[in-house]
Amino acid sequence: MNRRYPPVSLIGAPTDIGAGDRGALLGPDALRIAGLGAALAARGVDVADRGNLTGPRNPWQPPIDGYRHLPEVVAWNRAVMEAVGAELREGRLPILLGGDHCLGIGSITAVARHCRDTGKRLRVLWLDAHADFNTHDVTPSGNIHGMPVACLCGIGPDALTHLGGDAPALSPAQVRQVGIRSVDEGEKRLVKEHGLDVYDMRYIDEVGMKRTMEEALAGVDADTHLHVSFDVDFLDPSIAPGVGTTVPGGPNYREAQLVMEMIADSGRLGSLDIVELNPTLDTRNRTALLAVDLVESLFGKSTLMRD
Ligand code: EXY
Ligand code: MN
Ligand code: MN
Ligand code: MN
Repeated sequence: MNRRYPPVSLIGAPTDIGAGDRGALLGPDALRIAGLGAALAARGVDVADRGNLTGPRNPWQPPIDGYRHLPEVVAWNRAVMEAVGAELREGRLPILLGGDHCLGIGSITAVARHCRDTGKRLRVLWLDAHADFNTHDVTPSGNIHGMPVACLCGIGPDALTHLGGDAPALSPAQVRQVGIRSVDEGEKRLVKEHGLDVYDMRYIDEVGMKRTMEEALAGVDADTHLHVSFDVDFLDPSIAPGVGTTVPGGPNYREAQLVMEMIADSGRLGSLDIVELNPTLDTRNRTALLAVDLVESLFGKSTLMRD
């Protein structure tokens, strides 16, 4: 048994309801087929697969008032919030298998509530090519997977900002975004206005991933619950093609490993989302296999003998 990690629960949310491409609904099974559960078990982690949540099908409609599929997005996020909350209450570490990134609203709303109930400080590491800080009046697409950070910070439709009752679930000061390289014009203004802490690729190029992660993890201590929201489009598309919203110029394999290893070293990982994986755009499930490899590092597997 791995004493460094609480027991883990895998929660599948097979939907692409907030995305601009179909296919992320196959993410949970792609991760299972890539061996996620077995890889964690091999690290000595006690892992239970809770199976897949259910929710509305994707009606594939155009946006209404700047939102695509808002009622369906709310339904999926409510299911995610309840499932993630239940695992946290049992002292388990939930891993949400998305599904697209709109599901981060439900997942992190549950985590934020758990932290309020237990008196823990919350730090959210948002690993992504995108800031996901759009609103209905600046979004270029209406796709809600481009809006979860704004919704969590209280900017968005009531049904999503108040998913857990109180709003906002998060303050921007609790969030660190790493890997960002695609932010829309109106979104940029909002990110600045709300003072989001963004470590974009330019910054990572200049100071390196080690210092970036030291800064992103600064202040994380024994009283901190660390939530990692891992959008696989964070990774450079040359190593992770299985995602609908690839953006060139992302972290390479070693940089991504270092990110996960440094998070593991913090010892404070409390919950995780793995989102946006789209195996229909992939070859031989390569991106899911890479995600599993990275999750192993997140759970303490090191290339050197540091255990
Ligand atoms: N910023 C673009 C939009 O809002 O449509 C693209 C968002 C992609 C979001 C991906 C999953 O992180
Ligand atoms: Mn906890
Ligand atoms: Mn995202
Ligand atoms: Mn993204």
